[in-house]
Amino acid sequence: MSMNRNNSSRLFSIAQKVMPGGVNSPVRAFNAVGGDPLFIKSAKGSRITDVDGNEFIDYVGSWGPLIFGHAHPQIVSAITQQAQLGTSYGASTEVEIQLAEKVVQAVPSVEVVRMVNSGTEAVMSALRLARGITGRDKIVKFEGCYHGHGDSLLVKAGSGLASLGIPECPGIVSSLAEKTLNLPYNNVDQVRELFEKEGKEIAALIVEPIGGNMGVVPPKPGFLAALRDVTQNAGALLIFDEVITGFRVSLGGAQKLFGVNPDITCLGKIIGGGLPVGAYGGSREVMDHISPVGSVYQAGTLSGNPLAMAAGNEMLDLLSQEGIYETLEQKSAKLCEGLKKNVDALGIQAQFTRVGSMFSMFFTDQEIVDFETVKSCDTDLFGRYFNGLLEEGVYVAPSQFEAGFMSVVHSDEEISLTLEASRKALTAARGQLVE
Ligand code: KE4
Repeated sequence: MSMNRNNSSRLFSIAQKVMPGGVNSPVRAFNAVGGDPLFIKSAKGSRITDVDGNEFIDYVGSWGPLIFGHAHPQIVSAITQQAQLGTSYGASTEVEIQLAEKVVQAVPSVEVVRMVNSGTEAVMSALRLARGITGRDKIVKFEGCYHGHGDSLLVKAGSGLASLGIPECPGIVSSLAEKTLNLPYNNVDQVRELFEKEGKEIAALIVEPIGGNMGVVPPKPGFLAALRDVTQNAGALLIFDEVITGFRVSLGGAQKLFGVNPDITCLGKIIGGGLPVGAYGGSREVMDHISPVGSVYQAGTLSGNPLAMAAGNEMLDLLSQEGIYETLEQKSAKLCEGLKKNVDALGIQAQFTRVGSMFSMFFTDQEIVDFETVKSCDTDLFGRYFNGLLEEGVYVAPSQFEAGFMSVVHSDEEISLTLEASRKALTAARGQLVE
């Protein structure tokens, strides 16, 4: 008997009257998996509850920020206490210094950091900074990587564009789009070839050091080091978009994990503790080009917002505790090894990728190395699997082209429940396959 989703459907029809597609972000609309989207009423720890009272074990975690689960008492208390002192002053505060110090301390390449309000804003600002420093126009990105919805980046991007099959977004000035050069992820030869030809015109290369927006696509050994080498030689800046990986795969992010330091790092998600935050940082030499020290302008009414800073400070204190990343590794390994046993037992073709507590299962027999191989996935099977999981009380990202996230607060029992739910959902989804 399928679960009751009447209130979600009722709210969705109302929402569609007043919001585009009834949502404030496209991927939430469930277009890639079918059915009306769930409307969430509350969440606690590893669980979310929808407006029909259905409860789910959650592996989306608000798309990455909630590494300590929903409504963590210490984060809620930090926000509540700060709110009683006021929500925003549009002036400097001590809490923003405290978060900046934590970021500078943790992230190897960052000496100076500017807070903004989203990952998109962080990336937009980083690109402007790189173009301002170098006086060059071109940027290089990788197909399937998503860096927010800034105009220069919505060219062959991942995440919602991939889920909705939008290769090129209308509304972007063609003279700007032409300055964005796309390459296949993990392909060092094509990077070297492009920089041989056009390196002198390239302001920056931006990369998700671990692809997270075409599903999880890890960097091949040597890929990131090669990007560092090529950009250095060409006088271009290397930008790591660590909006997902920052504080996710280690306290120092992917740059710490892989030992490659970019010129600019973009952050978001986790450092906001569930509130709207983005940040970009680098060496003092790079960051002093930013206004008011330098002439590259960037500003924001709510940048460094005290509530978000308070939440971020609490989150980074929690993450700095001994053994947190080992715990995330154990929980994630247990889940992904169990999922692999399920597909093997059912004879379903699937590939698994994982770096720490970000992971994906791809319904394809091709080794996952870039966007092309990801596109070979059976997204219909994924849609049936997604909906089967919902029926079994498990909520994963409503798209094959998104990452799964483990939190510190998912219990071993919940991971076992998830594995049983996945076995049932796979069996049902495959059954339809056989038909
Ligand atoms: P926001 O502007 O959404 O805060 O961040 C943009 C962004 C930048 N860089 C990376 C690597 C990102 O993953 C994101 C945003 N991630 C998506 C999910 N993959 C946000 C979810 C959504 O668009 O609704």
